[in-house]
Amino acid sequence: MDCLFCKIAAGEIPSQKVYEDAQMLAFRDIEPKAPVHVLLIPKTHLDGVRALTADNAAVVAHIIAKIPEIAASLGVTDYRVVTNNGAAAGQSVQHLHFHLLGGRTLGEMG
Ligand code: DGP
Repeated sequence: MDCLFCKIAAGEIPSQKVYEDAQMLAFRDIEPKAPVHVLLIPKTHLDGVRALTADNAAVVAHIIAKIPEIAASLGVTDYRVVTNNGAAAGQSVQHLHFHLLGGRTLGEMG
């Protein structure tokens, strides 16, 4: 499958990794919208939230449970976690990812 984030997860495309384990990778967004802006992805391919089911969602619990540790390692205590789902919502990469944003005051979501 020709998926950018699968290639990043496989190490075929370089990224600035901030956390990695068997199930997930966290790396810095190439177009940061805040001083801290990392993307949290499952290593296995899922198109997005729309692809989640009871059978494949355990990795999401794993990713979410790691956020406090990852945020602390990046020096932020206040942060936002966002996932865009579908083009009209701003999803440009069709591999499930959570944006972790912090390091500045974040305004209301539009
Ligand atoms: P979204 O628009 O929600 O699908 O978020 C995709 C994010 O991925 C966007 O903020 C920019 C980022 N991005 C796109 N290509 C690359 C890349 O090659 N490397 C990294 N690190 N980030 C990328």
